[in-house]
Amino acid sequence: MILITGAAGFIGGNFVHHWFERSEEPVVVLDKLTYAGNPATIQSHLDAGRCTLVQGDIGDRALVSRVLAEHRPRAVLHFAAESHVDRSIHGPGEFIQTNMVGTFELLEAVRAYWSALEAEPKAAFRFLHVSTDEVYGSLSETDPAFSETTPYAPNSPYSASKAGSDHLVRAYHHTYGLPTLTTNCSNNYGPYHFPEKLIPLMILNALEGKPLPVYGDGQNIRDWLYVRDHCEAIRQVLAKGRLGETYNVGGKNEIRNLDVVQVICAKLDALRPKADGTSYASQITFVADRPGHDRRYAIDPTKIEAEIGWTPAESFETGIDKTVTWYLENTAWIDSVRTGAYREWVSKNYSARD
Ligand code: NAD
Ligand code: TDX
Repeated sequence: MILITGAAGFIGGNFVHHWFERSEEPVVVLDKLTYAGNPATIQSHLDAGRCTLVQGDIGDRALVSRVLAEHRPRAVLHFAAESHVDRSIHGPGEFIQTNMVGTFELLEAVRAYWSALEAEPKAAFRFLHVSTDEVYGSLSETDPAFSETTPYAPNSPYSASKAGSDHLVRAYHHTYGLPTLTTNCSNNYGPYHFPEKLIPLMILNALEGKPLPVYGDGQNIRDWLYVRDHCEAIRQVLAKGRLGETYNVGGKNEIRNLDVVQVICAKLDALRPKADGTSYASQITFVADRPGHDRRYAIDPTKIEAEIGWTPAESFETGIDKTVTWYLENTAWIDSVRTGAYREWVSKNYSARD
């Protein structure tokens, strides 16, 4: 049994699919089901009975302790977070609460559970913390990519809150010996991505004839990682990672935002041509920049490649093809996220305290 926090969200949900394609080991999901959490993402596994969903807050130590005591996991994979940089700018409070205080409460519950385990399960136990390259701050175009020894320099309330959580995880290993692993990855993309983030927002706005809002000059660079490649990295770090270590995970796909949007428009032009014959690129609209907008992120994945033997399988070309196709074919999921109908479904099917 493994416990996964935040697996009704984008990466955690993909991880559950990835896991059950490779393992029969059951999963318990702890997720608050915020606006970003959608049980439909993992519904097939809930229906099959190999995955259990507990709706609750990682910051509720008593609840986390009960879930641990009941399900007795051999590992905790911690994905749950407030994850959207723009939202953190408008309202940082939730980010501090979930990403820092929530991670602290989760760590305290896990530490008590782990401390009381018998010798063998105690030695085998792992706490894997999923974090971001944004903790390292912003690169110029000529700086070397982020490595695990790059000093932390978070610039947004989101990245500062993730940096705080990384430091707590580090301290729990150093001080208490909790067997932790941390991964810091670059921008993910792929199926089940909530349409507030760049790639799904652009696909859906394009199809609806809406403006495609590019922040600033559109020259900011992100290092795109196909979500299933990230899931495989996490699976391998869980199995092979050295305790207390951090591993950077990147796709070696540095691309300017404007180029990302143009690639999406070209794919849609080919797959779903507009009736009037114009390109979706005509909907691109430059808008005011994000305050404190980091210019460039790039990951040096040498350590995970050398130590763990992981490399990404997808290029941006193949990954974006899969992603655009998925959004064209999965309108029911998109509607469920956008209309809020899944919220009603949630209140009918899950009680707040299981
Ligand atoms: P997401 O926003 O899609 O999903 C987050 C999930 O966490 C949701 O299901 C939500 O309901 C749940 N959640 C939020 N607050 C909670 C709380 N207090 N208690 C329990 N559950 C809660 O996020 P994502 O994109 O899947 O990101 C997952 C993790 O990966 C995060 O820790 C994020 O910082 C990290 N990360 C994401 C990216 C990316 O590109 N998406 C890149 C690097 C790192
Ligand atoms: O409408 C938009 N227009 C635009 O130009 C949006 C939503 C974004 N952008 C830009 C801002 C960024 O430079 O696109 C880039 C990507 O933006 P997001 O999708 O919001 O991602 P980012 O801010 O880079 O953060 C993401 O990657 C790191 C995740 O949301 C984080 O959770 C993760 O840690």
